[in-house]
Amino acid sequence: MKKLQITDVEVFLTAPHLIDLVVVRVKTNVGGLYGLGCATFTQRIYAVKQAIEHYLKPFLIGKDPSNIEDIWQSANVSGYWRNGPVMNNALSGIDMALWDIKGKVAELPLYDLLGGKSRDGVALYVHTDGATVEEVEESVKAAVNEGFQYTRCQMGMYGGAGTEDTGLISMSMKKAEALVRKRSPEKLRPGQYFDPEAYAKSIADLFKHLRTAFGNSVEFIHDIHERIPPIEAIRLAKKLEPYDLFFLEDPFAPEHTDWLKMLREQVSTPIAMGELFSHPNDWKALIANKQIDFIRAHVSAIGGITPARKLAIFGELFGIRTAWHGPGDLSPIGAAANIHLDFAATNLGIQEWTPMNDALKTVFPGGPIVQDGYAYVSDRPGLGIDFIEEEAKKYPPHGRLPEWTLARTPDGTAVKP
Ligand code: GCO
Ligand code: MG
Repeated sequence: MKKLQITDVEVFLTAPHLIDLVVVRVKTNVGGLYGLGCATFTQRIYAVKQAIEHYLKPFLIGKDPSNIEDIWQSANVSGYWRNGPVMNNALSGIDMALWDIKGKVAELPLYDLLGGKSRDGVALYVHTDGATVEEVEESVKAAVNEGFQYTRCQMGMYGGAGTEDTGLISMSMKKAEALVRKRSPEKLRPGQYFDPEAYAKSIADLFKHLRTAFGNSVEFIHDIHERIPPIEAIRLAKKLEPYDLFFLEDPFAPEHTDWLKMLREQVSTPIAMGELFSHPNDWKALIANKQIDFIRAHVSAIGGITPARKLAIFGELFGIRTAWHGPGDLSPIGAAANIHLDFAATNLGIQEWTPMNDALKTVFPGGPIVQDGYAYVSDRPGLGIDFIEEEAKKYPPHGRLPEWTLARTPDGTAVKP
């Protein structure tokens, strides 16, 4: 094969399921040989697109796509300042595409380039939710009926619903009007309102109900989502101990991980953090000090497959497992990268999964297959997934911020979402 060169880098913004996605296609001087990557930072899609087109594309044209590590390291410091979510997502789009190209050249699926399969299938967890414990129970039943054995259980997403006497579920301001008892008389500030106290008081009852309903037949996950003060998260984690959660996620904001020491001294429930991590210093000490049990990184937010596989190996040394972020604001290309990483890693914990609608499957054919609560990837080379540009154009991005990112407490204070 002639010496490979990168000849073009294209960025596509598309929203087949109403969530803005960022897709990167790296083209080479060999006809038909290109790679695909996910650079989805859904709240900053235009910044990521500009970062790629104005900075990474000129940096890459003419380079040999085979030299993934050299490109990652040199691109990562090409702006001197580094490790932010915008440039990490931009770099991830390139990085995943280069691994995709390498697989196509080697005629091997990505998991084979990473050491082969460590398991037959990748176990998944899905989101379940409801405004009352009964609704959440029904939501879990539906997931179990589809074959899932692990479920994330929320009650009103990240704001408690609980019983009537604890008040509200997190919802847009207009709906919350009818439910929020503690809203200030001045109702001036738009946002998604929730009541931290009502939420914290409602969750132990939720898992008492769920454990009674399902016994140990289902593994439960809960995501505090950094929504309550650190000491309240410790209090809630202690209340949840009897219900044997598979893991409790984001008890603290990344700015408050110094509270993990106190939490670990009082609670043995496995802790998961990482979707908001973008800097290696976010996770190095947490793993070295064994303060978390599952690494929840959003692979594109840390820079792609190259850093993710290193992070997985680093976690393995300390008995810590992976649980890559897999929400709706991730493209099927990113979901495919997750599953390839999951197949190869010895220390896979669990994989978060968000079901895909038909539009996503049309725009991104060849993505992971889900069967009976497990995910599988094809043996097609590279990531094994494709991107149909003409189909993507049918779903232009909307560029709006997700409503939940403007979270407010009843007095109108804007808080970490
Ligand atoms: C999760 C995440 C999501 C986030 C969203 C962030 O655990 O999947 O917390 O629910 O809210 O994906 O972009
Ligand atoms: Mg989360």
